[in-house]
Amino acid sequence: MAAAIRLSRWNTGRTSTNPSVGCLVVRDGVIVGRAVTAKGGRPHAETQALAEAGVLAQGATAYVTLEPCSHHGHTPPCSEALIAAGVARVVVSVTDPDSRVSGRGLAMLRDAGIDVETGVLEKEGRAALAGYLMRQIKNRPHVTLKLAISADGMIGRLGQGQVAITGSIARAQVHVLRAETDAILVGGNTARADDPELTSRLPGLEDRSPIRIVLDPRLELPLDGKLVSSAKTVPVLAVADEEDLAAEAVPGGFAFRRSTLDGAGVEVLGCDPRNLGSLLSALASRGISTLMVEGGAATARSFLDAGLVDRILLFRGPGEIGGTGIESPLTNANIPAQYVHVRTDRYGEDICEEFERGI
Ligand code: AOF
Ligand code: ZN
Repeated sequence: MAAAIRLSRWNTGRTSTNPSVGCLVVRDGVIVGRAVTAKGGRPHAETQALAEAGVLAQGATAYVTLEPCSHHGHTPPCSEALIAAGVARVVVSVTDPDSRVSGRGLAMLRDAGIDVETGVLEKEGRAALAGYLMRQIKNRPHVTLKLAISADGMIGRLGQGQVAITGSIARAQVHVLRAETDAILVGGNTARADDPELTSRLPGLEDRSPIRIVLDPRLELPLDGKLVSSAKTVPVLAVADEEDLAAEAVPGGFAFRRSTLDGAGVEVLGCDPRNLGSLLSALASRGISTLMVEGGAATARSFLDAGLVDRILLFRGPGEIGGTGIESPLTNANIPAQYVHVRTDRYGEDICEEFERGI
């Protein structure tokens, strides 16, 4: 199951709104079929792994990270395919909360005389499926707050755009995180001060950039900035105040800025940027299952205050910023009690501490 979960991560961020599921078909201790949900969400993992196994699937064990589906959706049910292939045993990590499945897949397999075990490595399985589960159960994306802080607890320097806090290895890891997430969000101040691009730029991961979202109540995103300039290649969503959006067209005013941004390929979403709960459900309706919040301080604080952060990644660099620094809303010392420390990773001189709370 651990191998199936690792395999499932291959397409994390590429299968929305479907989860990225891993499946291994094992016969006499040998893996005879392996697959992950295809890019775009279909075909599902099981049918591909069974196709690879062919006749060797007879009497084999299938390890699947999510309960095999039981519904006729875009594809026929995977449970039927497992039964038809003559699999003897199915081992599942997480049951599927999708109301079309939720236990029916397991029941179909058991009714056909297949030995079924569930809940195997469930904690790890749920972590790999966190975005899918959150969207299904709470109708919002799973939210990761990522902050890079200096040794003296600062996230940047006032009036100075981007400041290097972590080194190149940690920054490469951030690009991996971006590739895995459906969307990335920053506040309007950060978009203006830092002029970030927010894409995934590691070799081999360039086609896996997330949708970029900016909280931009007054539509003040600079037209010559990196976000707007690249909006026709990687989508940008500007979240503007709904009331202002409805206001009448004034030359040079809000409606004008909206149409200029439209022309540059930036989509404007009318939604109160201060009501983060309603914003997140709007994003979930668009199929966004995972969201990474990359700052700045005020945006991070508002997500924390609204109780909308599921996972915290605190990258810490060795240098100090000093008196002109912008204080981080979070340091190791004030992580709220509901988050548990799950791991520490080292990236060169930098450290990343991960904290999470249960779904
Ligand atoms: C599986 N194996 O690899 C995945 C599953 O729209 P459809 O027909 O593709 O169905 C989407 C649902 O299928 C999704 O909500 C979830 O319940 C399940 N995803 N199931 O057996 C897979 N990706
Ligand atoms: Zn399926």
